[in-house]
Amino acid sequence: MTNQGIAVTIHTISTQAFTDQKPGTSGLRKRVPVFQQPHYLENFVQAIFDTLGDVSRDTLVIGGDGRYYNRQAIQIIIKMAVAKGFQRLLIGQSGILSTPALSTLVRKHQAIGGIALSASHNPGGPDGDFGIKFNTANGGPAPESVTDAIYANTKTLTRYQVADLPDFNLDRLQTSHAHNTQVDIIDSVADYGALMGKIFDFDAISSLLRREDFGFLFDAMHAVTGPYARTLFVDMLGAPAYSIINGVPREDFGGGHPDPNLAHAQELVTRMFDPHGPDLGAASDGDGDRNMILGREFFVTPSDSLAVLAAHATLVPAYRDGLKGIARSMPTSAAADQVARELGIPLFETPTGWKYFGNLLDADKVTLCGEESFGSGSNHIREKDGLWAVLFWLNILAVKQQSVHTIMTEHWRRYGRNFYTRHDYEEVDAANAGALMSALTQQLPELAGKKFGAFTVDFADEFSYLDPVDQSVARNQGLRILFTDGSRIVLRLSGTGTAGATLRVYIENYVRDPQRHGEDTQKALTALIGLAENVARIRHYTGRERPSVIT
Ligand code: G16
Repeated sequence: MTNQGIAVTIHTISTQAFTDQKPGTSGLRKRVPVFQQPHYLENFVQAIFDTLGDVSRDTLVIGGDGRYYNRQAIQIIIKMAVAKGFQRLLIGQSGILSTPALSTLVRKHQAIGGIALSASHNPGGPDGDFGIKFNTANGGPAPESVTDAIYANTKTLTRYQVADLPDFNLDRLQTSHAHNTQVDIIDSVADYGALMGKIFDFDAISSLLRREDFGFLFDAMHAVTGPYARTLFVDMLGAPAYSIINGVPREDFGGGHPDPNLAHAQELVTRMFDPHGPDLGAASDGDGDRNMILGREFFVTPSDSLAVLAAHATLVPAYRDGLKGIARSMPTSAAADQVARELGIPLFETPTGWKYFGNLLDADKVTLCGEESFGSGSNHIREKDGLWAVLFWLNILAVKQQSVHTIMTEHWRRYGRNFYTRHDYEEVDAANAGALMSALTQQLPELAGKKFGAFTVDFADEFSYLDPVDQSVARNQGLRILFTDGSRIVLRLSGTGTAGATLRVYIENYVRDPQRHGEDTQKALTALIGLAENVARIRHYTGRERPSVIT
């Protein structure tokens, strides 16, 4: 379609503000029918565009994880972006871009930003979830100052603008023009694949993946990483095609929950916990930014994974000269802190949300970042990156020629083990969850010095973060109870759910003694789990006997 030179009508549509468009931990996430209400998506997109000013010399990247409503949303956004007057739009073929690929494209093409359509690990389909997130020019999720401005706009919006155009063919790679905008439908994988090739030792990884005695299994969970994994692992690195399972993206993720954890990646977990299972197993989520790593009969917690990547970073060509620093979210275990200490590099503790890493990465204060919520990444982009983490592990295994189990146990022997678990109480009544948090907040000042069995509270507080780069402050970022032996209990409410409230309880205990490193995690943490229940009265407030998900 070429409409350049032809007058395209720009319609101004009257609308009314919605009151529920406050972005959460990672953009606006709601049930699909909420997004399908007349004007709902359009209002939010206009609220984003209204923060941008003149964009006539700017590029915008658009793509999503392929979930239900992705295509319809992209057509709407293209027409609104043409009305806004962007110089150029870069759109992933068939509307597909993993979140890391979107970040890669924003940076490579020096775009003003990108719009990512995804509700990440939340289920999809007509009754599932949908989401929209704006990434700024550094390729990362918009910082709070920008999401606050977007939210403020949503509250006062009275009109939006849309170009009167037919739908675009998203499936054919092509360049077209509409009004003053060049619209490029581009390969969703190529630039991202090339970037991975620059970071890792592809020769070493390829030799490993081609070995007959090495088994690799990647679960794409019928989500966005299927085509990326095929290009990278099979086409570029020579892994057998059967190494990828659930590799065809589906609008409803095959009815599954595209959350790479022990509860939801069931086929992968079953095969990896077979005594003759593959050597390395991994999964990624709906939009490709999360990862889960498994060895044969072995689960690597995301917090431990970050620590292992940091400890072995110099084995990877891109990090050969060492790390500037490491950042982790507050609820993530302190396993990476031990490594940072030994390397003599700074460790930053940020609130939950990848957006908090952006300033640290831009200021070159850190090289690696990670979160307990199955996310890790580096300064190569400004999002967490699932396949990058898998390639990192493959690179380590290729060089060290050891099993995941051996690498992990040697790591614990050297640094000690941070036993760690997260208990989620999903979709609990929001008012009750709020009451639990307020009651605990009130108790915090009295907890310091109190003894609970073998544990003495060192201090307890509501976590807030002073960004060392722009001095901005984020408050109310979770309640923490720290004990004198370094153990911790953290409670916070999730900012990514779409129904009720999800209470997350994070529990950690540091153990130096190697004799205890083989213990079962839940058993090793029994006393602290009971203590969390006593102090926060979780059963009382949630009405639940046990968590719905344990990771
Ligand atoms: C998002 C954020 C992460 C955060 C995770 C869980 O990930 O980018 O930083 O850790 O949500 O957040 P919450 O505990 O508030 O639910 P994703 O993969 O969902 O975009």
